[in-house]
Amino acid sequence: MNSEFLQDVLAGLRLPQKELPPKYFYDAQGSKYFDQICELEEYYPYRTELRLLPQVGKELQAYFREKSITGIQLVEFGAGSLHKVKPILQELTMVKQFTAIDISGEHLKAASAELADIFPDLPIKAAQGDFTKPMQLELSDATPMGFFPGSTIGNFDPDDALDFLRNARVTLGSGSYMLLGVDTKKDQQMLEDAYDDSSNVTARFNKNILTRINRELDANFDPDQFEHVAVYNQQLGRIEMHLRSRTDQQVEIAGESFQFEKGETIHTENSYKYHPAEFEQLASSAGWTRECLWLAPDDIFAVMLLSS
Ligand code: AVJ
Repeated sequence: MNSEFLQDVLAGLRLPQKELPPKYFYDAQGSKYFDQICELEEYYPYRTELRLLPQVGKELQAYFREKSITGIQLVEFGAGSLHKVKPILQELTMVKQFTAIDISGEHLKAASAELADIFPDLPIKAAQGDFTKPMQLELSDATPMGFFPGSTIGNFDPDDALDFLRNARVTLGSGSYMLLGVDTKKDQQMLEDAYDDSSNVTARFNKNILTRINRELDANFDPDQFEHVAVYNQQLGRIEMHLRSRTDQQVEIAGESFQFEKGETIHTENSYKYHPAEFEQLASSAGWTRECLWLAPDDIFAVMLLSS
């Protein structure tokens, strides 16, 4: 049995406000649901960022040429399906090497193989590890540029986002760059619709974590007895996802009992939203300077280039 998963689940559910870490959404089924989320009309972040990236790649090529930089070593943090790096590699032809860092090895291997078919001359490395910590990478003499798309940084509390940005600076070294996708603060309805879609795909994604706990940790959740909730917390600038108990109930996990009152929730995810200036402030506290900013129409998504 996966004991780190078990310990995280037990610790989270013993808290007065029960919670589960969002990284456990992504088993095989959860990853499929996430791909479906990315196809939803309501879920604007995925396609909005993807549409920005060809222009970002073009302008990066000009930007680095201007700085007499001739080679880039691209390092993607938490690389999943590697869809986002393709438009960058297409345009930023000075990339000499691509390294993808991810915890789960298997998915990454398949994705790297697919990327190798499209870019046969590009050396591709898959590094397995926890990208939230400083890491030892094999750095070449090309200029390192980190890549963290999708507003995945929004899953971190601001303190953890700061740590991540500091650690990434250590991992990439001095003279490095970082290209980040950040979802912006916007109309509350648009935000909530993106996380509570009319086809209930996000609801299935959220409840799947209970199914996974049942299967992997010997538990007896009835996912139908929980309701998907997504609300924008204006005060904290974040979308919160919860699973709300429909009744008073008790659940057994690896021999331990957990009580749920009707209406009580398990907090499963935060997705922080930043005004571009707010994010620049955070990045600068971590030692990064904002060099470029690309905004999608109506400022609904931002891509930023930082330098260390
Ligand atoms: C993968 C963390 C960027 O926060 O928008 C999508 C995850 N959760 N719908 C996000 C997610 C519900 C997504 N990130």
